[in-house]
This record gives sequence, C-alpha cells and structure tokens, in this order.
Amino acid sequence: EHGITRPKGHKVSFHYNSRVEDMHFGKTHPMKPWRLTLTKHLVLGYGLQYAMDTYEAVAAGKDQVRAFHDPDYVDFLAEVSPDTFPALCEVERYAAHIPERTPQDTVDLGPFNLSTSPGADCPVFDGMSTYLFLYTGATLAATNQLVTGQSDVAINWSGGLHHAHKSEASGFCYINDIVLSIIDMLRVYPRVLYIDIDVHHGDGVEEAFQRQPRVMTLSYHRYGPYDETGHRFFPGSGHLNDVGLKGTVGEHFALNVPIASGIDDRQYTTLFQSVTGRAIEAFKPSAIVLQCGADSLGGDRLGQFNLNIKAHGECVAFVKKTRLPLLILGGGGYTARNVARAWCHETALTTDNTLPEKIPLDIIPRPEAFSRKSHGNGLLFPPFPRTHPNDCKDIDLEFMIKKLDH
Ligand code: ZL4
Ligand code: CA
Ligand code: ZN
Repeated sequence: EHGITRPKGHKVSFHYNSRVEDMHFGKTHPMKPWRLTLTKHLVLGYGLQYAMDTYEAVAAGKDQVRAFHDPDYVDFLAEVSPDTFPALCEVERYAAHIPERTPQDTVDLGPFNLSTSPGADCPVFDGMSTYLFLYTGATLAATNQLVTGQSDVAINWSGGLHHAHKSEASGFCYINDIVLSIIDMLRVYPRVLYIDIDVHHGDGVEEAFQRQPRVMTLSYHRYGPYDETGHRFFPGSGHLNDVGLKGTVGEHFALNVPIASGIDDRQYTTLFQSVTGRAIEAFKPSAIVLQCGADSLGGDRLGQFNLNIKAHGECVAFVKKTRLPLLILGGGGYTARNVARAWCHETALTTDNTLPEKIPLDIIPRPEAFSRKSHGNGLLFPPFPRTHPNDCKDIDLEFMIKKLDH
C-alpha cells in the first residue's frame, strides 16, 4: 500500500541511532541534530524502511577512533562534558593543546579548538561524547557492511563530518568519521574515491590523505576572495590549484572545484557530471564515499548556492550508476526541513524508488515542519528563497577538466 519495493540487484543498508537526535550544540548554533529526526520521519512516513536493511548504530570504540586521531584528543573527547571541561583543561597533556590567545579571538578556546563559549563553532555540550562516538559508530558499521560484501550501498545521514583534524575539532566536526571509514576501506579496496558536495571544502579528508595515491579526494565548494570583514568562506581552502601534497606520491590525487555563489541546477549538474565522470575514468576507484552535505541547497541558512533538491539528488544518482560499493554520508545542512527532504529523496533513489511529490503529512509526527504555506508541502520543489545572486557567469569547465589530466 506504501508502494515501496526493494531494489533489484543491489542491497542497501541504513544506519541510525535515535539518540543523536536530542543533542543541542547551543541555543542558536546552526548545527541542529534534530534535522535527523525530520529525515527519519520522512523516510519512515514514505515506507522506505521496507526497501533497506536498517541497523541501530552502536558507539565506536576509542581504539577505532585512534586509527586516525591523536590518542590524547580521543581520551579528551571520550571524557569531556560541560561539567568536566574546566578540570580537564588543567590536565597537563591536554593543556599543552590550548592555543595562545590572540586579540582577534572572539571566544575562549580550550584544548583541541573546543570551547564552552556560546559563539564557538565547536562547543562542548551535554551528551557530546555520546553523540560523537555514535555518529562515528554508524559510519564504521556502514563501512563494514560494504567491505564484507553484505551491502552494496550503505547510508549514514548522521556522519560526514569532513573538517575534523587529527588532533583538532573544526567547523562543527569533532571526529572525522570519513577518514576512519576510508582507512578501513583501504584494507580491502585498492583505490577509494571521496566525493564531497557539501557547500564547504572537505579539508580534513583532503589533508588526511594528501600523501596517499590510493585515495582521491574531490570536493565541490563555495570559494571566493576575502569579504568586507576580512574572512573567506569557511574554511578558506580548496583552490583549484590544490591537487595534493607537492613532491609526494599523493600529488595529483586531490581535486578541488571552487565555485562562486548562486550556482544553479544546470551549471552544477553539468560541472559535477563532467568532472566526476573524468575523475572516475582516470582514477578507476574500487569504492566511493559520497558526502552529501545539504547546505549546497538553495535557501540554506549558511550555504550560498541555489541548488534544488532534484539536482542535489542527481549527483547521488550519477555516482550510484557506477555500481561501485558506495558509502553515502550526510554532513552540513542548516535549513532542517530541506535537509530532511533532500536526504529522504536520496534514500529513495538509492533504493530505486520514486516517491510521490506530496509528503504524507497525515502519517508523519511533525507535519507542520513540511506544510507551512510559505514553503509548500512538496518533497522536491519547496519554493526556496533564492537569496544569492548568481556569480557563476561562465564556469571555465574546459580549464577545470584539463587540470584532471595529469
Ligand atoms: C555559530 O549563531 O566561519 C556558532 C557559527 C554559534 C551561536 C551564537 C553566537 C554568535 C554561525 C556560525 C556568534 C557566532 C560567531 N552561534 C561564529 C570564523 C568563524 C568563527 C565563529 O557544513 N563565528 C569561523 C564554520 C564557520 C567560521 C562552518 C561548516 C560545517 C560543514 C560540515 C562549518 N566558521 C566565524 C563565525 C551562532 C553561529 C552562527 C558559523 N560558523 C557559520 N559559519 C561558520 O561543512 C558539517
Ligand atoms: Ca564540498
Ligand atoms: Zn558545509
């Protein structure tokens, strides 16, 4: 009666734990884990659970997280809470990671770029340890499904935290679940391609594998000159000329597609398909990790692109067509109702289902999130406010593609 069918010829696994939903980064912090609640409501409301194997995520172990991260950082993350933070800051091996305060600093920084100040990108909040080790556990379980051949596609919308560094949190990201996943994959697959359609540059993943020719990283992101306040669009890296660490075997195994604000569906889809297509052709990956940050959608609170959900989904469909083992992760996405729409649609297309455009408001727990007059009750075409002027006159496609030929 829901009309949902299991895909023929491939298996999809879906990894989730409801405990991540209740987390709060802070009152007006843009990262809202309850966007995952809305996503779940849509996925279940449409009946997509009948098309996949669903798994409840368990927390990653500290030893698993140490495969990439600094052991002191891992211990700190496992113990930290707003209550324990001040005492932990006094511990010698953590205190060594507190940066020198500069006059430009707007917040008091503790070790590892963590802070209890309300303006921090990476605040210390209640339940934080639980949250971090859970989203990481979900990504590692999804990865395990792929490397053991039990699934062909594995999904974790709570993962995709691409900015985290070896011993530093950055840009709402604390544990780099993507890097941990790729490390696991390299035990089985000769080559892994990482693709990142979040509006921000996937700097943490690129940096981790900058000397590694078996991993190609490819990020599409907003990139531009300094603004009036002297800042670049976060994190400020990802220039077209960044192609991996010069003079190492990793050189030429990073690709960056910097994009001006306001890019539209047609421009993005053309760019994505030609560059990704060429990268796959040249690199011949054995598996793909796709970070599907939904802050590249039009009307996102932080993003500056004008993509519609259909075009965002076409990127996922294009990658899925390769029929390579595929890990699908979330990431950014700050206008919650649209994040949920996009990730539900992408869950559907991964399982070869096409959903009715009208959201089943009668059976989802929070219909008001999707039924406000101002943005409609459709799945793919809510009327986005297109706030960003399109500065993508003509993207130099030829030039970017030539860069790929090394
Ligand atoms: C906020 O309203 O560009 C944090 C962050 C907290 C609460 C109230 C405090 C008000 C926007 C952002 C002061 C906020 C000052 N609160 C934030 C250089 C910055 C230093 C921090 O999608 N200020 C830093 C990070 C980016 C910067 C983007 C994207 C993650 C991902 C994957 C990370 N940081 C300037 C900003 C708010 C806040 C409102 C904010 N932070 C917007 N952009 C940033 O790629 C998940
Ligand atoms: Ca990106
Ligand atoms: Zn982002």
